[in-house]
Amino acid sequence: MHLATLGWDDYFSRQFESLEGDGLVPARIVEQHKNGYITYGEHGEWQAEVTGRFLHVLAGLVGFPAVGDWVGVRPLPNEDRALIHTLLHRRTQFARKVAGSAIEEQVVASNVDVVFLVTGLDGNFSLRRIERYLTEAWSSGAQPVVVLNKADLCDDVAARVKTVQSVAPGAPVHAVSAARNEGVDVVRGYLTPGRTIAFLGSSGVGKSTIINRLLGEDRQEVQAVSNAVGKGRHTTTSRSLLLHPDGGMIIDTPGMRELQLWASEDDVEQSFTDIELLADRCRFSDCTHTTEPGCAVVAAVDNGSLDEGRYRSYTKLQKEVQRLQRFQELREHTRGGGDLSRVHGTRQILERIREPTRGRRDFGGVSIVDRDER
Ligand SMILES: Nc1nc2c(ncn2[C@@H]2O[C@H](COP(=O)(O)OP(=O)(O)OP(=O)(O)O)[C@@H](O)[C@H]2O)c(=O)[nH]1
Ligand SMILES: [Mg+2]
Ligand SMILES: [Zn+2]
Repeated sequence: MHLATLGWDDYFSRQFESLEGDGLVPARIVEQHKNGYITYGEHGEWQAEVTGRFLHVLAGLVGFPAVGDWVGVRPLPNEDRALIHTLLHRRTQFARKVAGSAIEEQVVASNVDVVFLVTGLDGNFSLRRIERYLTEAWSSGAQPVVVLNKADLCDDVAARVKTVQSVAPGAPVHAVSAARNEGVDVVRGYLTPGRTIAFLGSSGVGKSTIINRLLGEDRQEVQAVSNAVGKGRHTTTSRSLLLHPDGGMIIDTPGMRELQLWASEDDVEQSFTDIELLADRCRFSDCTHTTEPGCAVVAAVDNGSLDEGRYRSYTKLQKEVQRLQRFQELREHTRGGGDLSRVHGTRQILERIREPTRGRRDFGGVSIVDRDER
């Protein structure tokens, strides 16, 4: 298999130049399990795991290879196994804060070119969730595309598309029905040789069904949404990267129960450019758009030109990323041996900050395989 088929290009080969001398070969992570990985390389498939040394120098969960990553491996002689020695810099990474209260970044999929945020046009539909996913997607560096699946269950698809477009500046919005195989060609249009697309969204929205349509075969298991889904059953249980026979790669992921942001204020701004545009007209340049006089954002909510739900969503996501940023700054501060006793309001925060544990596969209860995937 040609590496280019797997998405290998100058960005990665430049990083690899210094590693070739060590007898390492490049491979791409196509599956991640509790105890290891499956990788593809020029010479085929390997079961792979990270070396003890890799674990030792690891700085946090984010440093673990994720599906989509390029790694340097050393194949074991006469076996279909290999050891992962190094992780190449990611071009893009879709991350989130791990579920629960720990402050750790977890990579869901990496080196993705286009990230499809899938929502069902049924009871699952939520504009607020779409805004949240879009913020994380802008943070990833990949191009976000919103997919409204199950169009067959919706009476006014055009109206829904229009509403979603109003909360998704910069991201194309497509309505499809994977069940009826309608609209899927538009999604297929994004899949070109060497490119990687990924599907993200809650459980049961039809990610795997769409992927099966793209592949033209029932590769991924699909299951009716049942009441059990709410209790944590997921049909797709691990992330995997699939090669399309005509070129291009597709990453399927298990539905996410919660997407806690790992993003910055800039990412929220990119996802709310309409509000940022209004904010240019606020009286104060550091306006928080809450209680200040002369706030153009609040004025727009009052006169009905800005939807209040969207405004609330904006302030909520801003607060979330600001808190995250504060956590990160405090962690840096403690690393530097700084005294935190005088920093206001740090007690509870400190209890939740954990130095990423080195040399361990679990990070104080946070496993490299997240809850959704067990
Ligand atoms: N009515 C309708 N049902 C669909 C459509 N696409 C998928 N479904 C159904 O939705 C259910 C869930 O589909 P999956 O593809 O398993 O959903 P998923 O997003 O992969 O779910 P997880 O793997 O749990 O994250 C299945 O019963 C599908 O048949 C659609 O376009 N219309
Ligand atoms: Mg699935
Ligand atoms: Zn303002």
